[in-house]
Amino acid sequence: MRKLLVANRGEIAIRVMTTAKKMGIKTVAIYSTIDRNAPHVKFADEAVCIGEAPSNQSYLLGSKIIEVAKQLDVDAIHPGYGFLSENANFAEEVEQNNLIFIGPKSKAIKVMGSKLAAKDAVKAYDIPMVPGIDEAITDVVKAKAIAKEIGFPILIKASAGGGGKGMRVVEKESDLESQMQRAISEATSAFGDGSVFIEKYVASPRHIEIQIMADSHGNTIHLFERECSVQRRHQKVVEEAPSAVLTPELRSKMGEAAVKVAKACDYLGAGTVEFLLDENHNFYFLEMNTRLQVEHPVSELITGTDLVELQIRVARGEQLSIQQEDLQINGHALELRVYAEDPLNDFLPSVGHLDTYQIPIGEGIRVDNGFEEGMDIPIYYDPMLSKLITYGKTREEAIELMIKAIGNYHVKGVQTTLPFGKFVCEHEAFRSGKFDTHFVKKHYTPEILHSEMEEEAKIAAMIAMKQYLKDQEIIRLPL
Ligand code: MV4
Repeated sequence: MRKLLVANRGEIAIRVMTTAKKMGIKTVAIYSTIDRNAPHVKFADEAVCIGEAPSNQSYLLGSKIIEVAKQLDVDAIHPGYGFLSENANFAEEVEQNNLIFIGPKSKAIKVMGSKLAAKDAVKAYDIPMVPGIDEAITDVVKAKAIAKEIGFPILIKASAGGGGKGMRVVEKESDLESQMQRAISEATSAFGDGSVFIEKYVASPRHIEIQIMADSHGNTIHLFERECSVQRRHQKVVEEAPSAVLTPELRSKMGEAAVKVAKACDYLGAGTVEFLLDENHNFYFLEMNTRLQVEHPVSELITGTDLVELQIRVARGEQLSIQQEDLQINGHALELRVYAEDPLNDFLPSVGHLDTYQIPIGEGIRVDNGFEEGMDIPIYYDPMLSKLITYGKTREEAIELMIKAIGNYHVKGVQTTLPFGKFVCEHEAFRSGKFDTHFVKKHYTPEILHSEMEEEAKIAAMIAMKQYLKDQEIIRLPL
């Protein structure tokens, strides 16, 4: 592999190209007109404009991207996350054009893209799943019978769903019919597929996911868990590895289950198997994400691996150089997604101009960043500016370092989720590890953050005033 095209933008494009460069592989960036001066374009050895700002006229144009790759004599395409990364047709078209797709085969993407197909694929592998059904349901009478059997509350889910779309909690039988109709119509309009199914509703779960890596020689390993329970409206905000609550025994069990899920779909490359963990520490397979995830750095830090390097190596046919027994957890890592969103105003995108943009540096701090001072944040894409990642010997150390790093991250011109990250890191429920997926809903109000920020602004003003008076004194003293 001599040349790699990254079909993405922002921090992940730079993240992938950094490893490619380290491995002596030439890099090609693609970009839309609005991204012509973006950092990922400057970072690449070559860059090609592929269209206008809206993603469906640029970063989502699979055939055009493949055409560019062929023209530039590219060997492989890395899709990053989002955009074309979980598009089975794109993966197939890449391979049909004799290029390497850095990811699993299109068949695995397709199976895992459907929750029902995924359940069906793993059925024979003895993997714990939430009580429920594994086929699409449209008949309300049948649905009522199943719900009674499972016991309320139940959850209606869309098979093609993601990010909680088409999901509905049903507390009692009399609500079932209307909620089912809503779920079906929501799924139909969002995914063009109205298939829904029913599961027992796990009321207060934690979101634990296992990183796996598979080569084309039958070897699959897991790189332990990440916990992503701190999220709002299905958008993750803080992630960490390891989880504060897994015992070594549970960790091995979940890791083994994740490896079985990967084997069930003949997986290749980096993937993530999502589980719910209930209050009694029972775990249930939810779904598999067939891409390199946003939060992969926390796994890299605690295992000392470079997941992009492993992805590239297995994609070019090498055997995994690491065996399960070689892996162990060292230290603790935290990641905060720094979004250009206003935590005081319902997290609305706060796009604009980055008047000041200074990222923290120091031991134990990693910032996977896609922006620089003076840039405008385009409205067309995800408003994530960077990922602020800290690493310490213990969880407490990583948390303290995160709070410090947030203080040394200076952004002016737009609102960001940095103060929200500080709120999480200082919260007793987070620090004690006693939290679940309802953390944000349960503990966060803009008012708390507002008063905290006011308090800090007051202290800053007082320090500035003190300094001013001191300076005045110095000037006056000689007189
Ligand atoms: C669940 C659940 C409770 N019970 N399934 C949310 C998105 C999709 N990936 C699956 N999700 C859930 N499935 C059962 N049977 C609760 C959620 C859920 C959730 C899961 C992970 C992280 C955050 C979440 C927030 C709300 C609901």
